[in-house]
Amino acid sequence: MDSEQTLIVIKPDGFRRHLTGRILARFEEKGLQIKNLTSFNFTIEKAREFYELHRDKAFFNDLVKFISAGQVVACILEGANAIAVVRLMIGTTKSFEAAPGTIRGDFGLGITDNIIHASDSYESFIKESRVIFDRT
Ligand code: 3AN
Repeated sequence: MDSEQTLIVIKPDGFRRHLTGRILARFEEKGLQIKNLTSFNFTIEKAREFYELHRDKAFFNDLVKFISAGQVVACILEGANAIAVVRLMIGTTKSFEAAPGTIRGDFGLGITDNIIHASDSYESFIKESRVIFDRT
């Protein structure tokens, strides 16, 4: 499998709890390369764009409010099968159900506040990277 890229965002809860270093270390230890590391605050507008796929969901407004309520850290991770590998490493959406050994499984209990986002497909990676890095 050729090298692939994916995007992660450490959400405001992960950032506020000083988990950034530990989370990034896991990806480095796994053999993934960190690229385009950045830290910023989502505007409401950017957050709506980022989560556009969920705009019809009942939790959309809460999600937008949550992700834009504080500083985040985002980066691209590169390596073999990066998209699937990183999804495995973050664990399932509901942190209280996420397996021990995963980031959500080890560090939290929340659903909206589930510490980290990772692209779930190549298409999502392209779209989300455009929003975050203002790529056109
Ligand atoms: P994941 O982040 O595991 O890919 P998605 O893409 O289904 O999950 O959902 C995007 C984000 O929306 C999640 N990270 C979580 O913060 C939030 N979310 C998903 N499902 C719910 C829900 N039932 N209630 C509240 N927030 C949710």
